[in-house]
Amino acid sequence: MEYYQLSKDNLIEYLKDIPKIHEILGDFTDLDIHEIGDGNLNYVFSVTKKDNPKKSVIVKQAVPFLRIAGEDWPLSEDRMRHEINALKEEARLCPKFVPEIYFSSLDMSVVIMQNLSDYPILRQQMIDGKIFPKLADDISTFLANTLFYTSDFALAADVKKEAVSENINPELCKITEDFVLTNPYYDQDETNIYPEDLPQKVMNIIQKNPIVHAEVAEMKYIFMTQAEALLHGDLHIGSIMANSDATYVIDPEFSFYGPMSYDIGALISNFYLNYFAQNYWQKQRGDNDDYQEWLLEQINDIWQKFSYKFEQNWINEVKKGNNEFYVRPWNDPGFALFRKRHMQTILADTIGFTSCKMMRRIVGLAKVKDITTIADGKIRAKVEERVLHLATYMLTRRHQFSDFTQINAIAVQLEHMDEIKG
Ligand code: SR1
Ligand code: MG
Repeated sequence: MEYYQLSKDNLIEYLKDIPKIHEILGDFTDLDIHEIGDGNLNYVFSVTKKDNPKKSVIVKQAVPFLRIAGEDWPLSEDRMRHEINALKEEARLCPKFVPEIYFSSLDMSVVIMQNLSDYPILRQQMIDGKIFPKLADDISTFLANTLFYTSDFALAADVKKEAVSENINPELCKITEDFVLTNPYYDQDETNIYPEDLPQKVMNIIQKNPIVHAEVAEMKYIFMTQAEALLHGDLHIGSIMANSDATYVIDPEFSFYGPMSYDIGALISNFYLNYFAQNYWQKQRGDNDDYQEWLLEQINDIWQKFSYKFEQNWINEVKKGNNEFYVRPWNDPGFALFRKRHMQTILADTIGFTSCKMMRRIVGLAKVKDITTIADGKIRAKVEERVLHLATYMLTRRHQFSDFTQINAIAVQLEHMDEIKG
């Protein structure tokens, strides 16, 4: 079938030819169709039977341009191939955490999947101050399993190399290389969008600071060269759907073989961004709750739980005795030492990527609504300034920490400072 762009008007005609969708929706009468995607790249529709909300599917299509930048910015639909591959691989490694795929088509760059309408996108729920008791446990399992079992520590060397080559995703990697790891730190870049009330002297802490530039260059080099594991590639809180019972991870179109720390950092950065915006949202709600404390606890928990589960996976794999990467016994002291060193490197790089993902959301093209929907420009600018200070603090010391406790303490200090000295 030749590619064409789906819309509310032609969607039913397209779905009618797919037997699996017949099974789920029954006949094609009395359907509610909504365009629900507020993403930066694609179009997403929900199709639901009016008299039975359980009969429902999500249709996602990649279009041949970068939606946030407009139709003049070409981007091939090949990203859908990566999304489908990654969803399948994630479903193999942790089926509890990914939507079921009903149908996919590379010709049309379409995936049709389970409608997770009982599990709203995390971002708005976190802006609203909702607590998720299972989130840290679920997401750390997702990270520990997807990152460990696609790495050289679990796969035979030839299988791993084959997997790297099948998952080369240059176009979407280039988006990250540019929009996360280059443009925000360069004051002449035309894609940057500068917050109106944020003074230039504050932007200078990331745009005129050679130490920051050197550290960001180091993170960019790690991103471009370390083909460690199959990443989700864009694990922010708009890529997670959850309620208090369960957690799902969606949208892995940026997936490729890259540094494990990039996924963990992407996630943690969103907790700090929400943390600094939360004071405003708490006042809007008239709450005086402990949500900010909960956010910082989650950061520590995600890291601790991830590193524990990752190491357990590793020990179990070596215990099986057929591990190609580590051939000595699992209780060999060299193994413990190597693990310790390796986890320390993942932590330092996670902190580096957490920082870059915070800075890009302030100065770069794609922002987060936790901050952009703060109606008072002066309050928003204060939040943005705090984000940039914490980000540069952690980036420039990223090898010095043994967990996130000290960084969290600095976040609390910044939050309680009226005037921040540069
Ligand atoms: C600049 S393209 C917009 C951003 O949207 C995606 O979610 C990625 O984070 C990408 O960088
Ligand atoms: Mg996305």
